[in-house]
Amino acid sequence: MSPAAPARAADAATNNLDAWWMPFTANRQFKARPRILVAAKDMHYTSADGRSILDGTAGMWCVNAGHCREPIAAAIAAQAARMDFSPTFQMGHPGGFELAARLATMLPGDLNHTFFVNSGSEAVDTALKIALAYHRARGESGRQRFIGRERAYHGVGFGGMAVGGIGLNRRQFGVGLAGVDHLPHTHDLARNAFSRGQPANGVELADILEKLVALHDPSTIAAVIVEPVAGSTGVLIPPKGYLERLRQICDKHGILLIFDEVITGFGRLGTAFAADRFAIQPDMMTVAKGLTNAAVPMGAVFARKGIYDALMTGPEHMVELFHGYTYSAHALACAAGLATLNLYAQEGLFQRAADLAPYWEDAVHSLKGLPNVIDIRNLGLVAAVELEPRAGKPTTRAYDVLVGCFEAGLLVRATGDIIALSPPLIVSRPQIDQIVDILGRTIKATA
Ligand code: PXG
Repeated sequence: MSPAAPARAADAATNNLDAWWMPFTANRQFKARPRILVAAKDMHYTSADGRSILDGTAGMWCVNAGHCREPIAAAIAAQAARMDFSPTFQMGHPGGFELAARLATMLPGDLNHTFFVNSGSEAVDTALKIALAYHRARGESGRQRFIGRERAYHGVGFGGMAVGGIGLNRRQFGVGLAGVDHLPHTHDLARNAFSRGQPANGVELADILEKLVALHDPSTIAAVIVEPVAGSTGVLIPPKGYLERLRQICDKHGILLIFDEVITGFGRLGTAFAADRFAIQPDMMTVAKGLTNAAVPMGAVFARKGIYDALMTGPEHMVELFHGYTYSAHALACAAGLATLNLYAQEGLFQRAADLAPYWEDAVHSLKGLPNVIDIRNLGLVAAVELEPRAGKPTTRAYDVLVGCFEAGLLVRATGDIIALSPPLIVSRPQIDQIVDILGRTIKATA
């Protein structure tokens, strides 16, 4: 590198797309034909060329109350003016306590202690560390293995990458965490294509956990982590009875069950959490995204009372968990989180999602029969349309549909050859019709 950059015109230095190394993006492809968003309100983005884009994905599964909601923006602004930052190691501030206490009232069972982080990835790595520390505190320090699942996405930290089940997310990054095994994924088009809600077939896939337990010995296994509904890899909905069976097997062997609810949390399935929807009590839960309506980055781990209590031992002057981030419980994020939870409650948005779900289901399943559509699936206010991959060119068909939808004024997500849909929970019926109409026309127009 040259020691000092020569003086350049400001425009030349800043008015280009080159310097930002964009995440999970084909940088060269994108920069050749960029899609730039410059504003957002409620259900719509505005693109740089001034078009209104209907948000079919709540940003990236996170803006559950819709964009730029005034109470959230006002709460952030007020907090920024009152106290921008407060240390949270050996210091506290009201927002952190208030948000954690508020969450405890919403969470199922005794899942009532919150450890704040800044993203879903940090939440997952934190939950895995808490699992290890918990077993160690109870004298079971041999429990160090984790069981994840194929096609799982648990973020991009070394822990989340290890328990995740996406080859492409792992292969550039070495050997990763040792002692991790994976359950098979539950996606089974041969038996379950075009299911509405939870598919009928596949509960027996949970029994493979018994085999992994026998292989590794239960005394070596700390936790099983699953997304109740896998989001990123294309909306994989758990077969009937599957999550219940995982819970039973974990209980039988003293293994913690962690639900990664980064996507399913905060109303996506028509209940506060997937744990409520499926009536299953996980031992820990990881969340992010909808916690603050994505207005300020924040994630969290929720732990059951027994986990917290097991670590509140030893000399009282000692730190119980040697873990945390500068921005854990950031004051702006706490303000955004409290305003977001108020908005969810005032507008009844989780119930609204439940009420809209049958309409949503009928609307998305109306795309059955369109060219290349090999599956449609849905639960709550989430759905996926799976397309037949082009021979020798996997992922290109869904990508073309994404681009086509964007040009027609609709934001969707493409993952593999799957189009994923997860609109903000404020979506109206006419907007659902519009999502399905634009997507259907685009699929028809995409060879
Ligand atoms: N767990 C789950 C279940 C997730 O979905 C993470 C952890 C990681 O969260 P952070 O905040 O570190 O990104 C996620 C993130 C998509 C998409 O379109 C999904 C995610 C992120 C970006 C895009 O599928 N999920």
